Amino acid sequence: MAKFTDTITIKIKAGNGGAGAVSFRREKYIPKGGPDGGDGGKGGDVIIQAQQGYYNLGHLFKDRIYKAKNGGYGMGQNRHGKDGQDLIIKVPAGTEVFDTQTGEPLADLVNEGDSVCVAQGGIGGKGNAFFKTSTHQTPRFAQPGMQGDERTVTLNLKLIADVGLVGLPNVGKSTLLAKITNAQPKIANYPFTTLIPNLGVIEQGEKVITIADIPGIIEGAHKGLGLGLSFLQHIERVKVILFCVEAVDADPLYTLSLLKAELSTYNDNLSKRHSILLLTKSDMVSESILQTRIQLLQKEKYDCVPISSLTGYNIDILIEKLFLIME
Ligand SMILES: Nc1nc2c(ncn2[C@@H]2O[C@H](COP(=O)(O)OP(=O)(O)OP(=O)(O)O)[C@@H](O)[C@H]2O)c(=O)[nH]1
Ligand SMILES: [Mg+2]
Repeated sequence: MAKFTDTITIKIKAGNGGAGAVSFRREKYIPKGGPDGGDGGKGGDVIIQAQQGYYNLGHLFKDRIYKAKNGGYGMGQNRHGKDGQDLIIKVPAGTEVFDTQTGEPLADLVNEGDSVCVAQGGIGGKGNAFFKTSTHQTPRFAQPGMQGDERTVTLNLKLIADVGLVGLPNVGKSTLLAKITNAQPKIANYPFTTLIPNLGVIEQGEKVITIADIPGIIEGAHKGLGLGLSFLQHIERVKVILFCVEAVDADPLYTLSLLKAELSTYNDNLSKRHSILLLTKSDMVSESILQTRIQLLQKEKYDCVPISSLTGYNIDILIEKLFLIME
């Protein structure tokens, strides 16, 4: 499995400006031509940009210095040095950028195409032609280029999804994702099958809904039990949480309170987010048990939908509901 990285600190260095040139015109029959040293080129900037086709930060290297190109030297005959090429560091949409030293947020690249210049290239030095004045006809000096910015930045990915699946391990979250989206997550009958978030999309004509499936949560996850809670950052931006509780669960209210308590220790807003309660694997209980559970949950004002990814029961209804909420 490809490495999944959602936070990384990297060093960056913009290009230095090229030095200006010291040069004098040399033409036939003109023994002493004037100064014609051109300016140096600008150093390249370092830009971080959200681009399609990137799903996490695993392609970046922690200890590498990401450098843009230096500007070229100025040349004789008033030729300007070449500007150094910018370096574009590509990241997935949803990447936040921080200055590592100050902690200052520099950008939140929410949409593909969003970008931020995190280090400016140095400007090129002026060539000696620039310094010619009426009193100083033959300047024999030029400016060096300016140094490019250097800094350390921390990138933190918060996946962009409309809907997040939250539940205990092994309750059928990934199976549901596989059923309703294009994603092909690993599914197995044991807890903690999902170790990293999976993203899937449902398309209906022009409309698209993105769903994030995250690892299962257990009681005490906020203390690091199970896989902990750090991956909750990937559902921080969702509009709707689908709480998944197995229909065979004899105490769904307790399970829900446990899940919500864990969510609120991470971020109080998450436990208040619009939510739908899915009674998963409802093919595994009798109709009468299912009805008892639904009544209990509806009494507590839960928007409750019994589903089965195995038989397809209520899957269309769930999808319709999601598109309605997203409108
Ligand atoms: N009978 C039945 N079994 C299901 C249904 N949905 C999922 N399962 C089974 O339940 C088991 C767990 O499914 P997963 O989708 O891996 O569960 P998960 O919630 O993603 O689990 P973690 O990734 O460990 O948190 C698998 O053996 C699935 O085949 C269902 O609707 N009915
Ligand atoms: Mg899973």
